[in-house]
Amino acid sequence: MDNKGYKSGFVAIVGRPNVGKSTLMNYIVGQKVAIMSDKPQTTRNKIRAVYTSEEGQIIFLDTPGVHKPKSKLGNYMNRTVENALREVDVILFLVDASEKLGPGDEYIIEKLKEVRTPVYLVINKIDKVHPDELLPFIDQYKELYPFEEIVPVSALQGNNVNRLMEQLLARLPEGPQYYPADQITDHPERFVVAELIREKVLHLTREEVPHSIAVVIEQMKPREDNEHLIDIYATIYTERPTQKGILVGKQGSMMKEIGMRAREDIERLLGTKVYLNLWIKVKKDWRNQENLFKNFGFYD
Ligand code: GDP
Ligand code: MG
Ligand code: K
Repeated sequence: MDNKGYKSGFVAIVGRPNVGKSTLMNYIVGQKVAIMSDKPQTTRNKIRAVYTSEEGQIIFLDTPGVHKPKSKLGNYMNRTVENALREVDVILFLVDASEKLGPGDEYIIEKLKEVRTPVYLVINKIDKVHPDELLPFIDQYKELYPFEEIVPVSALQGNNVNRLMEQLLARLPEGPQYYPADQITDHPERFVVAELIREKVLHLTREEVPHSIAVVIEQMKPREDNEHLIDIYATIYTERPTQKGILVGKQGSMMKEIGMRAREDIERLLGTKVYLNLWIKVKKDWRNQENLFKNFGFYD
C-alpha cells in the first residue's frame, strides 16, 4: 500500500464518568464496543477503538473516569490515564454540556497541564442544552486551559462527530495503518476474560503454580457464520517448563478443567456461547519485560 499522505496516530479520551466517552467511541466505530452504563467506572480497563478511513487511522484509548485514588486499582487507573495522556498525539477532553464545571473537571485539567500533548475540548450532549448556553459554558473552560480546538458534539445523535474526525486526521502526523481496517476494537471484556482464566488457574493449581502467570487474550470475536458463538484464543504464560507441565496435567486433564470452568464463567459474563482455545507458553522472566507487561493489562 502506498502510505504517502496517510495519517495515523493515537488519541486519548478523558473525562468524568458519564460524560459520554463510551457513547462517542461507539458512535465513531459504528457499533457497541465499550460497556455502557449509568454507573461510573464500568470501563475499568484501557480500551482501544480503531477508526479507519481512506485518509488515515485514529486509534482511540478510552480511559476510566479520572478520580482521586482510593485503592490500588484506583491508583492503577490513574496511572493508566496519565500514561495515556503522555503517549498520545491528541487528547480529547470530553465534558457534558448539561453539567456544571465541577471539581472532577478541574482535577482533569490539572492533569492536562502536566503534559505537552495538545488537547481538544469536546463538548458533548449539545442536544440537551439551548445553543445560547453554549458560549458562556465554553468561556468558563477557556479560562482554565488553552485548548487547541473546541468542538461541540452529540455523541448520542452523532452531530458534528464527523467534523471532529476530520479535525483529528488533519492534526495527526503521517504514519502507517497500524491495524487492519476490519479491526474495530480490543474488547473491554478481554480484560475480564483474562482475569477469569487466571483465577481458575490459581484456584485449581493451588500453590503449585505461583502468581507469576499471565493470561493474554490473543483473539476474541464472534464466529463468522454464527454471531451467537464467540471464539476466544488465550495464552497462559508461565515462567518455567515445570509450571507448564502442571498446567497441562495428566493427558491434558488440568488444562481441560481450567478451560471448562473458565468457559462457564465467560459465557455467563458475555451472555453467549463461547469456544475457548487455551495455549500455554513458557516465557522466561516475563515480569521484567516492560513491553510484555503492557500487553498483559493489570497486574501488580
Ligand atoms: P462514560 O462514562 O463517559 O463512558 O459515559 P457513557 O458513554 O456511558 O454515557 C453516559 C450516559 O450519557 C448514557 O446514558 C448515554 O446514553 C448518555 N449520553 C452520552 N452521550 C450523550 C449525548 O450526546 N446526548 C445525550 N442526551 N446523552 C448522552
Ligand atoms: Mg465509559
Ligand atoms: K461509565
